[in-house]
Amino acid sequence: MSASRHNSLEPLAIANWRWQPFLDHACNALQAFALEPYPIEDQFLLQTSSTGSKSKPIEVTTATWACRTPKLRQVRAACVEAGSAASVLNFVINPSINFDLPFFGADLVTLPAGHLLALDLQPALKTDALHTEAVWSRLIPIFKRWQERLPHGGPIPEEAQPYFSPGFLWTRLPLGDEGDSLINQVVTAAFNEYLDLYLELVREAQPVDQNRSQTLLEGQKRYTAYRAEKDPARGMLTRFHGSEWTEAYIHDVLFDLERSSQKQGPNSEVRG
Ligand code: DBV
Repeated sequence: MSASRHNSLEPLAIANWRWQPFLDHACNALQAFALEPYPIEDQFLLQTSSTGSKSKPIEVTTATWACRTPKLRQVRAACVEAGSAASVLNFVINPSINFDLPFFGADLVTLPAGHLLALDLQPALKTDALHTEAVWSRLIPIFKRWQERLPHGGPIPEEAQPYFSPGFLWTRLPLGDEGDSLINQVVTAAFNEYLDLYLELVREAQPVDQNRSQTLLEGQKRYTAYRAEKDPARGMLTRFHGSEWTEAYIHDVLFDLERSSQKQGPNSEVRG
């Protein structure tokens, strides 16, 4: 990878990074849309450091690929490569509030203890039938087909329930051949199908009225605030890059809805 990145749309390639094919697939699938760069400071586009012991340091790379389109407020991939310590692709699509769309969320995490894999089209308004039914009826058949081939990942906190759909695919896999083959044969296909469905929903989406946009904004803010507050990567990122960098990355880049709507002023989110 080049020593620096100055534009969120520059192709991102990290040597020996397990999740590279997933990011490549997503970037390719998005090329069908009119992509614009998403403004992100250089220090978050690419950051390096080292972890591990003094005698056995491990190089860490954290990089961000991002874009936006008229229908998608922010598409961003947080990519972490730290050799045997961690390998992560956290990929979230934040739709514009002018369209009744869920979030796309993928958390593909490899740690020394194993892989932890999450995929979902997450609702901004979980109890609103208009927001969920048309999505869930198409998502659930895909979910069932792949989840039955994977062990369930175990309980998730009660307080997280409002943010997941019934199509939440969630598994923990062992490192080694068994995990690798399930990733290749099942997780890859599931990721591609979740993303294909999401992009189809985006293509079909029609603008909503201002009242609806405000309701969607409130739901999106609840979701984003929850994700920022509970980010499971906070500990790892803080170890790698320090607390100041990590808090700014979480609030100004990864889950930036609150701060981006403050910056743009009170009415900007509801523009067409
Ligand atoms: N998770 C993020 C971001 C990450 C990231 C931005 C930049 O939201 C990585 C990186 N997730 C990450 C790491 C861990 C998890 C765990 C490093 C392991 C933490 C650890 O064990 O130390 C899904 N991710 C998890 C867990 C869940 C999710 C349920 C387990 C939490 C726990 O054990 O405490 N993240 C969660 C989720 C989505 C998501 C449902 C959306 C699909 O992105």
